[in-house]
Amino acid sequence: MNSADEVNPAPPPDDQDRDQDRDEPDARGRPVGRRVVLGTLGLGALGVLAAPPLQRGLESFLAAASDKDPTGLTDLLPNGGGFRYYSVTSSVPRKSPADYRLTVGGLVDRPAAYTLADLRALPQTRLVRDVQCVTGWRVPDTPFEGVRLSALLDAAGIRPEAKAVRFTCFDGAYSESLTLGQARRADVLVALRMQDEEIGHAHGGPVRLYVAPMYFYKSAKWLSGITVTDKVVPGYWEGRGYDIDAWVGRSNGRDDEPTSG
Ligand SMILES: Nc1nc2c(c(=O)[nH]1)N[C@H]1C(S)=C(S)[C@@H](COP(=O)(O)O)O[C@H]1N2
Ligand SMILES: [Mo]
Repeated sequence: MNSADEVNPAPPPDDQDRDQDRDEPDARGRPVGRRVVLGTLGLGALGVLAAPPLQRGLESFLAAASDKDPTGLTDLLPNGGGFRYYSVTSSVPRKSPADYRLTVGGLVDRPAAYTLADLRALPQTRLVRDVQCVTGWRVPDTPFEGVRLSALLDAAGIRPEAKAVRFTCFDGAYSESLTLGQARRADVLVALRMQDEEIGHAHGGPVRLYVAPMYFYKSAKWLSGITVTDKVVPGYWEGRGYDIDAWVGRSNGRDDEPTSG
């Protein structure tokens, strides 16, 4: 049922008897057994663990635990500041500042491979917007900081036949896409910081995409590749029924307040 799916929080009570008929980035259709196993974990104690001073420790625990937990039991654990931990793979390799690379290629004149230090040396943009997941949760006023995607595209030299950008991730599974016009927006970042800290492993560090005006599934974690293409290649969730143009409030049948003009 949910083998390769995201690690999610416990389903709402009315969800436990629903069947999952397609993969999707939410908690619907959990096996009933999940609920029973969860009961034995003792959620009261986890609430204490989640107290703000311990939040950073909890996040690293979460990341480590979920790396070792293909059953997805860690989806019961609360995550930092209203965010929920998502990964479509049961484990994700860690990249140190020394071995991280971001490649830019495809329909460009000057392919490139950036180290973390290279990215840090470029002009940084900080944006503070709400984050909205397509499953309903929203986190207000979250700072993201990094290099404008448009700057990396300009540096690479986009060829005339180019129409879109594809993003790949070092989890080996996730992908995303934007049209060239969307990719060039000033509120789309290759983010190095989130919540005014370096992006931790659980949130897709050291580098994730941040597409401020779109549902959070566009913000690919563990970003490793940017490929300029001649057409939009639907991303991981988009191949599973979610909208390719994922504007907050104007897609996926939802009417959330927009997150970025
Ligand atoms: N590589 C990768 N990126 C991803 C995902 C994922 O599973 N893998 N999930 C997406 C979804 S649906 C959401 S809501 C956000 C969650 O980010 P967070 O784990 O930092 O809260 O990441 C997005 N980017
Ligand atoms: Mo999401």
